[in-house]
Amino acid sequence: MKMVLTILVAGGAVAASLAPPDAPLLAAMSAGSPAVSAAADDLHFHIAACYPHDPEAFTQGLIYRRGEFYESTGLVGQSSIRRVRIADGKVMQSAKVEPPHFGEGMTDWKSDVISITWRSGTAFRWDRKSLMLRKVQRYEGEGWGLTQDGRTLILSDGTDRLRFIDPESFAVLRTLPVTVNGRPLAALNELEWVEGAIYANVWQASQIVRIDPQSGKVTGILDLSDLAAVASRDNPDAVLNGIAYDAAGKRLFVTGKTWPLVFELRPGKPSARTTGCAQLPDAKVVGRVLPTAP
Ligand SMILES: [Ca+2]
Repeated sequence: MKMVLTILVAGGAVAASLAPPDAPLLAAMSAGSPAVSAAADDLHFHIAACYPHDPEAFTQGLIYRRGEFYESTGLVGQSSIRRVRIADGKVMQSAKVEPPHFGEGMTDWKSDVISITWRSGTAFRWDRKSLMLRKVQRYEGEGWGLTQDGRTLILSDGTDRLRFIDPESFAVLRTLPVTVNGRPLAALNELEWVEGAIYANVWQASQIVRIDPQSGKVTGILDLSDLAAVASRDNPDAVLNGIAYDAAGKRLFVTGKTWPLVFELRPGKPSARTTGCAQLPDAKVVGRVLPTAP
């Protein structure tokens, strides 16, 4: 399947076929690709705004709560949990995740923020208001991404399997294999629960996949190659990673590791001026969600 991104420039539409930059996802998609049908293309986003993002933040987890971001960062010695003002990216409050831990994804649960670690099997529960550490919990294997669906935590570990976890006991309630066009899709990373679906970053891919939480099938692929090309600045580690959703405002926020920007995406085609996006002069970018095989 060819990835297609529609770029609207000064009112005119230009469809551009992109060279495949992302081995894991595109390899998984290479067989059995259906024809792309405009009618089946059920989701569009456009860039509504860009906001500054700490270019030192090795983003591993991002959520939106009550007008602010909570973000987790990685790397041993640089891992943190932080509360971030959206407008200017200012870190309002932070807590260190001490070595030897390598911070990974995070989400909130009731009055807590829960963060996970890459290889130490350790989850930290922080009080959301004070960011004081409340509790340490254990889980098996690696931790990459974390979100919650209102009932359970959902954890990725770099494989094609998502684990649904009891938020209190951390017991694994079920495991969901994720497939795209019938093939396992590994390297699932940062997660976000969006309108009844799981959105996932795929490590080293510039596309976000939308996963059916019951079947595990990828039901759409949001191609953000254009944003990644602007924001990664030729740094191979600066991959798209970080999805937050404002359910009330229907705003999707995306960023990446050490990206200088957070992008606010809204559904539909652009209608108003994009603000704060000097790096994308005169361009409004629409990521198309491409349909996959049923
Ligand atoms: Ca998230």
